[in-house]
Amino acid sequence: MKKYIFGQPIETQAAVLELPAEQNPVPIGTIHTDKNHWKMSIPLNQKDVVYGLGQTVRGINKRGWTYTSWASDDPEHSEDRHSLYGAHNFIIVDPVEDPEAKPFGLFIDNPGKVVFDIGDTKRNEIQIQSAPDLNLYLIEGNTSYEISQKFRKLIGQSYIAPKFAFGYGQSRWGYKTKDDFRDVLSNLKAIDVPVDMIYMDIDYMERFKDFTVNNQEFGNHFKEFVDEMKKEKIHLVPIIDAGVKVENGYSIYEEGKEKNYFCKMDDHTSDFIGAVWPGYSVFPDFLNHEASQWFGMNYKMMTDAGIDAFWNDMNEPALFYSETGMKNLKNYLAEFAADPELPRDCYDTFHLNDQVNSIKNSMKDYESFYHHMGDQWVSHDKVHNLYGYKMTQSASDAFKKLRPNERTLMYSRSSYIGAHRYGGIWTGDNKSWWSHLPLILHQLPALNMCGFLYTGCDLGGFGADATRDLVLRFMQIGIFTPLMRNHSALGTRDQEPYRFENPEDFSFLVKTRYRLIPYLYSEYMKAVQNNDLMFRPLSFDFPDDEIAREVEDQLLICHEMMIAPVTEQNKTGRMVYLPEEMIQIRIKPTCQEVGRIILGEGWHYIQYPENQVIFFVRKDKTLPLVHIPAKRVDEIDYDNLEMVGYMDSEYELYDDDGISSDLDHCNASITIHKS
Ligand code: MIG
Repeated sequence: MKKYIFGQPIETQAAVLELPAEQNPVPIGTIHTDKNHWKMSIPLNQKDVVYGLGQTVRGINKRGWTYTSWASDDPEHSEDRHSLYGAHNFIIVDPVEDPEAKPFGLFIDNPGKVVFDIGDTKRNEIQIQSAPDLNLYLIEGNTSYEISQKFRKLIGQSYIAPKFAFGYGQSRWGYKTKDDFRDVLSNLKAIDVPVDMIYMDIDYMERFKDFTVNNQEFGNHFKEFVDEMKKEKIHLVPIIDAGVKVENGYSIYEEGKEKNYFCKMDDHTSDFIGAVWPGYSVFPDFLNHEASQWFGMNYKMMTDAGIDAFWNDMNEPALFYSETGMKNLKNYLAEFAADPELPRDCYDTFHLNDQVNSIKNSMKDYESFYHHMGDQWVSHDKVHNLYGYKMTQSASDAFKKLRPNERTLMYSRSSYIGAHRYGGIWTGDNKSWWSHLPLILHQLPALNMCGFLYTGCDLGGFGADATRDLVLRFMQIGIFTPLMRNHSALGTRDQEPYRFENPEDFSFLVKTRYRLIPYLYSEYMKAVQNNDLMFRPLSFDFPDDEIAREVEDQLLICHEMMIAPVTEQNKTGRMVYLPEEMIQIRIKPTCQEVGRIILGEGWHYIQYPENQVIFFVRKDKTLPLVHIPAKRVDEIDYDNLEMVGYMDSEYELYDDDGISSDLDHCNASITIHKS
């Protein structure tokens, strides 16, 4: 691994290994820098494959599009987008055509905007652009897989979630009252769906104020409700937003204001004010160490009530508009209204539209406020991509003090490489669209390459109306992702498992997940400790197989499994490519016996109904399934494991207490299971 330093980079703490600065030029491309720019171009051959970039749109092979690292709250994850919530500036270039050439990885460590044109403008060229101050890491190795593992070593060990976080989570934006949450639980119970977590979206708060609870519902007896749920072995997972409501008398606001812990305007004195859910809000300066430590300690109000799980939202940070932006818009509208001639033509109305829409997440606003880092004031746009990362770290640092002995579930919407050490991420506001099934398959390996192991998407899709078949197909993928949560937006069609006909199919899928948890948890913990990927493209393990190289709708999971989900409506099966002989495992709701068939290398048509689970066990491998599914993670029966896969094979099952933060004292064990 080599490190090259350009200009005076801002310290992001993305990498954890100290490397000496290389003096020789970067061998794999040409670099041009001037006062304001840094540009690198890298030649490609026609068939070379480019992996990486974490959370983005489009395929596993990133070629043919331009991706912009700029953390964005954009709920339209359509293929024309350039940015999503995270900024994950790592790519792997695999020169598959040239037997002499070796793959390499590149990490562009700059927290501002970075553009990756991956053979878009010119098919056979990568063009990367950034501000001129950055650390560049070059990772060499023999295979893409090896490079991904070396990179993971560079960026440090991934966050470890508690085991209960591998259970099923039920969420929906709109649950508000105690009875709403109770109903979720009793409805799930009624149709026999196991569940470990119920989510509290913004409506649990008092007028969307962080670290408050809705007075009318929870008043000062929130803990009693948390306890009531605990008796049912349910973890409540409240959301925490980045913005803090401007309100006199609100202690978080007052204290932060007094101590200058919020981001400032260019006078470095007045607070930057932007509107989000609570209305006008200020933004904790997570890049200021003291402010970050302070904000984190406010989780105490929640952990004191017994909360052990959180999700952090709106931390790109999302801005509906700023005080200044709204003032300018109002002036514009007043002028528009005052001119009786307007609109003269369509362009005037389009312009009007643009003016109104452009107040959201506006670059002008991001350029207008400042962070106090050390003794320097840095304008936000230069460090934009760190905000979500540093919010996650703020929480994680606090949990080490507030809950030192136990792991806390924490995941964030926005992230940068480095954040993977402090929490997981979910993939934000996807939609109830069929095209978002392949999307998550594409994102999972790329996220793993960047260290994000505890991750998953909103099952059933967040925005838009879901249909029963779509939710089932989402769940058939979600039963394999560490984060398995059904979540949806306010105003969309209800999509909890009990909203649909034949809910037993949902129950079956979630139960199958609970049968897989010992295996998934074991593999997750191994992946954390070995800097390994849980989800890989087929090409990582079969680099010389030209067909495998192009398969993007199947994934290898850990070292034993391959999945090939159905991702299209009205399909009852699909073609599946096997790069080697495997055993097809088919689990049906009506039949306790697991179906096993050996399939040879090559293409196969596989029937895959909505209410079954199919996966493939790799040659000479075997893996454990729990015999009878539990209703909660801590009730899983580890004494009755059934091995599925090849005869005379062994599996090393890692297990521990699932909760201790200190891995040396968590009753870790490895047991060998033979089939
Ligand atoms: O502007 O809290 O991605 O999961 O339900 C929307 C409400 C704010 C966005 C999150 C979504 C959450 C929603 N939030």
